[in-house]
Parts: sequence; C-alpha cells; structure tokens
Amino acid sequence: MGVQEPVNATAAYSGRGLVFEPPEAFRKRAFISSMEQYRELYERSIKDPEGFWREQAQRITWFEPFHTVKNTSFDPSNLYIRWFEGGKLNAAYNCIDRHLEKRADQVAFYWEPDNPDEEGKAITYRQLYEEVCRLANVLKKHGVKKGDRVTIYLPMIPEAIYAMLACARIGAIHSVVFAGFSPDSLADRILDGEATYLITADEGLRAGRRVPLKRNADQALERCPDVKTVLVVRRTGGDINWVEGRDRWYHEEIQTVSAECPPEVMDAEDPLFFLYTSGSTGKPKGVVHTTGGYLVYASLTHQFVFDYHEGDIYWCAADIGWITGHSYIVYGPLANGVTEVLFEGTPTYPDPSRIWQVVDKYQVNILYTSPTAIRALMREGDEWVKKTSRKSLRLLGTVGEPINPEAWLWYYRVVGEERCPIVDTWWQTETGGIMITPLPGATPLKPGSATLPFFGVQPAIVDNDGNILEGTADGMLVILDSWPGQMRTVYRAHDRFVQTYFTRFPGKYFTGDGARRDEDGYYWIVGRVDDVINVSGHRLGTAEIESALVLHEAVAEAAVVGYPHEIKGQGIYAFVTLKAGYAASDQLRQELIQHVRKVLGPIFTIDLLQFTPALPKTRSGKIMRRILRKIAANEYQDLGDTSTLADPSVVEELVQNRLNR
Ligand code: 6R9
Repeated sequence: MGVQEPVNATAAYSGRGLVFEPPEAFRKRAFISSMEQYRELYERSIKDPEGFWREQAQRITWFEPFHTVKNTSFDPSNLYIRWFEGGKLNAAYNCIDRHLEKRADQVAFYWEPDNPDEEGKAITYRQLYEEVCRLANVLKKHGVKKGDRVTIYLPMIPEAIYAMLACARIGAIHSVVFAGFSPDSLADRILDGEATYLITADEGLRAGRRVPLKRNADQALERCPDVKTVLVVRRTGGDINWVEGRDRWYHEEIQTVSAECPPEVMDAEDPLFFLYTSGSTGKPKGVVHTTGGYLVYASLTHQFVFDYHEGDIYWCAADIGWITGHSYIVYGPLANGVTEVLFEGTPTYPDPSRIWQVVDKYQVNILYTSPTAIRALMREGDEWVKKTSRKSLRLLGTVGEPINPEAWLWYYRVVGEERCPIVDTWWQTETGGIMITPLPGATPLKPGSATLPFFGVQPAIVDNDGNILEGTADGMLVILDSWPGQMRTVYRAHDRFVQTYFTRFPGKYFTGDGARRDEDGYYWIVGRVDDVINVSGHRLGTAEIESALVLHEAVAEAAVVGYPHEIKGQGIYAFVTLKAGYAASDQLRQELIQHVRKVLGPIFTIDLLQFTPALPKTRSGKIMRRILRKIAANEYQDLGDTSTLADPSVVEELVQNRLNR
C-alpha cells in the first residue's frame, strides 16, 4: 500500500505525504484542542519550567509540599537531577487511597485472562486498596523495609499490579523482571539489584502455553543466597517444587494480615523502582526512577497524550515487565483514577480477532499497543478486524519502535475506521514517560512520525561532533534539559549513567536514537544508532547475545546485528565462527539458537545464524559491524569503505553465504 493519495476529508496531501487533521468530534472534547493552544503551553513550559511544573505537580497529592521545583545539571563533571525537592508523597496512596472517597466502587481494572473461556475479574478501587494493603503487610511481616529491593517475576495477573503498589506503599524498591526472561537473566537482575525478596507464580499462561516461572525462579535462586523468602501466586495449580521455609503461598499469607496498611511517607527523590534495560555495552543497566517527578510525569502524559477523560475505558496492551507497563498500566493511569483493562494473553490467541473482541467486550475507548502487534494482525487480513464492532474506540496509540506508514494507515483505516487519531509515542525506559508525541485533539498527523515534543521536553538533533542542527536535519537525537520523569541514575553504577548518556555530547542527554526533523518541525525517529536492536519492540543488546553465544563450547567468536524484519521490525542475525574440531551443521545451528534462548530467554531467538570461517576485522582487530549490518540487510552491493579491512576476502565469503535473500 502506498502513501500517495488522500483518503478522506480529514487527510490532506501536503506535497510531502499525507497529513491527517484531528477529527472534529475528537477535537471538541479534547483537553488540548488546537495547535495554538499546544504552542502556547509548550512555549510556557520551556520558558518557565519552574512555573509550569509547579502548577502541573498539583495533580498529585503531596503529604508535604516541595520547596524547589527543579534542581538539575547535565554537566558530566557535575551531574545531578532532582525534582520537587522537599516534597513528601506516596505513589500507592496517589494511585489508590485518594480515589476512595469518589470512586471506591469504580472498577480500577478488568482482568482478561489468556483463555477467553476463563472468567475474568473486575477489581474496584476499594478491592485494589485491600489487596495492596494485605500484600504490603505480608512484605512487612517478612521483614521488608523502606529501601529494600523486591524482585517481581510475574505474568500479567492482578497480583502483578498489587505487588508493585504494595512495594510502593511501604517504600520498598521494586524491580520487575519480564516473565519471558530466563533463570540466568533473572538471577543476574536479582544479584545486581541486591534483592532479598522474590514474588513469582507457579506458572504463567500465554497463548495457551504454560510458562514455568517457579521452576525458573528455583534455578535462578541457586545463585542468589540472599533471597530468603519467595512468595508464590497460584495461577495454574501446576506441579511445582517447594522449598520449605523459603517458599510461601500468596493466598495463604494474605489471610494472616490486616487489610489496612498506612502508606510510608516518601521523599520526592526516593527511588520508586528500577527496571533493567539493554545498552550497547556490557550487562543490562538498572534504570532508577524516583517517586515525585516520575509520578507527576507519568500521570500528566497519560492524561494529555491519551486525552483521558473521566469514564473512558483505557487499555494499554503492554506487559508490566517493560517500562510501558510501569508508566501506562500502573502508575500513570491509576494515579488518574482510570478504569482500564489488564490482559494476560496475546493479541492473536486463540485467533487473530482476540484483541478486537476484548475491545468490544469492555467497550474500550483508548487502545495503546505496538507496531509489531499491528503488523502481525495486518498480515492476518482485514476479516478478523471487520467481524468485530470497535465502535467504542476513540483513540489509538503505538509505542516501542518506528511504525511504518503502511502499518499506520492500516491501523488508521481498518481498525479505527478513520475516526480515531493515532498517537505514535516516542520515549524510552530512561525517560520514564512519553517525550515526542502528537496531542490527539490538536496535532495534524503524518503516518510514521512521532511529531512534536511534549510539554517541557526540548529535543534537538546533533551531528557527530555534537553541533546542534537547525531546521530540517538528520542526525542524532538528544534532549537539552531535564524533565521530571527522567531516570536519575543506574543502580549502583552512577558512573555508567554519566558515561552512557552525558559524555558523548557533553551537556546533553543522548538518546541513542537517530532522527530526522522535517520542514514542519516534525520528528521522525529512525532507530538506534548504537548496538541495541529492537525486536518486536523489545530492546536487546547485541553484546548480550554475543556473550551468550560464546558461552557455548563450539563457538570461537560471534557478532550479532539487527536486520529489517517485516513483522518484528528487526530480526536477530548472528555471525558465528567455530572452534577447531567443530563443523558447521544445521543441527549445530539449531543447538546454538536453543542455547541462546536458554541463557537469555525466549525473546532472544536468533532468526538467522550464519557460520563463517572468519569475521571482518580492521587491522587493529575491531569487528566491522557496519559491513555485517549491510550483509544482514542483503545490501551487499554497497558495503561502503572496506579499505581498512585486514583481510578483504572474508567479506566475499560472507556475502556468498548470506542468509537473508
Ligand atoms: C517505551 C519504550 C526505547 C527505544 C527507543 C527507540 C524505540 C520507542 C518509539 C521508538 C520510534 C516510537 N522507540 N518508541 N522508535 N518510534 N514511537 O519502548 O522503551 O523499551 O526502553 O525502548 O525504542 O529506539 O530508544 P524502551
């Protein structure tokens, strides 16, 4: 499908591609309903950040007011980021208690299980309060105190939300590990975070398959002697191993405690959680978010970007194991007192109509999902969509990776029937909340562009030397000043924080993304410019995959790159050299692919694995990834400058045996 022609009255051909104006019906009730209004507020947020954020921070309930709004410096030799200093609050109190007066009986979330025949649940704010208080008391009973770390390794079940909020309630720092991670990845994260407590489930359920969470946890804990207590949610009732004295059933423990637990009074800058994310080097980093700024930012962006109004039914189809789940399933929406959907399953199970059936079942008005999901559903054909109503939908959103115009237009036309604006939201684990995004009642949309900065966000595009480029530009995306939702540090590795984000372009936050700005000032995110690949919206470090490969006895050396993949955005392409005595074979290839899945988790499934006698290297011994990326993308005719190669014949061999044709 091309992007050439205007399709309806709201789409105008600007000469540069399609532009979609906000539908009138949407604009009328929107909080921000014109570009003038957006510009005015944006200008103010940049010219007077103190005034702007002082005012916005009032949306949160503070036990004690802050005395300083912003106290930040991006100077790498003296870096600090502090917001709302002196303020005291509790995130769980903001997400639950303060709603009780008005909406105790309002549903906070509907839980929709993996299997559509299994009965779901509707959890009111009063129930949420009791569940969270009970779990908070269980944690306290086992000695968890303010500042202690609790690892959460749970599927998409209500207890995942209870667990996060129970930690927040008592001031424990949660570290959620995605349930698709392997025992080793879980152990690494528990150890790095010095966690003493683990919350998991017997098994998870996804697309009808059981995920052996407790078994993975048992294996991980062999390496984690400091974890003294494991709380186990019974999800499937499957057979599990039990360690007496260490393991406790969730459902039994919560019977032993009261349903009242006073919220801990937290400082605005006390850590709320950390969450691991992949970088270009070394092990995943524990990205630390604090309480006040994060909550203000998550809740404000949730309200404005999704134009969330009282009574709307909201569904973010992400997993709580990622930042999108933290900010836009848990903290942002619940701070705003929403009614939302929590979905255990996948969009295409039991059939590709499921996501739309869930929309109809709960009359969802706002749907937030990923380009990968959209592409996968698009491939299945329009019938699966068209046989459902979707009349309740008012707004659609995407996150996680660039969305190609074809997928955008399909989402717009087939799913939203040209009635729903699409918010393509660019942000990162590090940014805590949405940074570049349309405001749906105001911003004219261009398929594939995340459009314009949110309030208080100052993006810029720089060249390789860090010079800021004006006007239309192509380069690297940086952010010039702090915003409240920004990460504060890497857990136990502050130097790494400064090094990773603030030294390449001193004085600026470096996002790791390449971007283009067009003649209307719109941003088009191109993708990562570092060694991070984005597979189905999951951020994977190529270094991690390479380390896992070389753990295998047959592997001498490995280089991993991303390549364009129709559904997943990027696929994983591995180049592997073998040790003497090992021969390349399909069987060994399968073994290596399984090996990496086992070490890192099933999301790390190598798509293409090419055996090669040697990797292309410079004379100083550096692997020339640029060349490997080209070969993986099947762009072998145009390899660029190869004059620094130590042995040019290596490349010929690689091209001849390339796998992506
Ligand atoms: C929220 C989240 C961050 C990376 C980011 C970028 C890519 C996210 C995007 C997007 C283009 C969008 N990304 N949203 N690229 N358009 N709307 O995904 O966080 O998992 O940390 O990934 O994802 O490359 O740098 P995280």
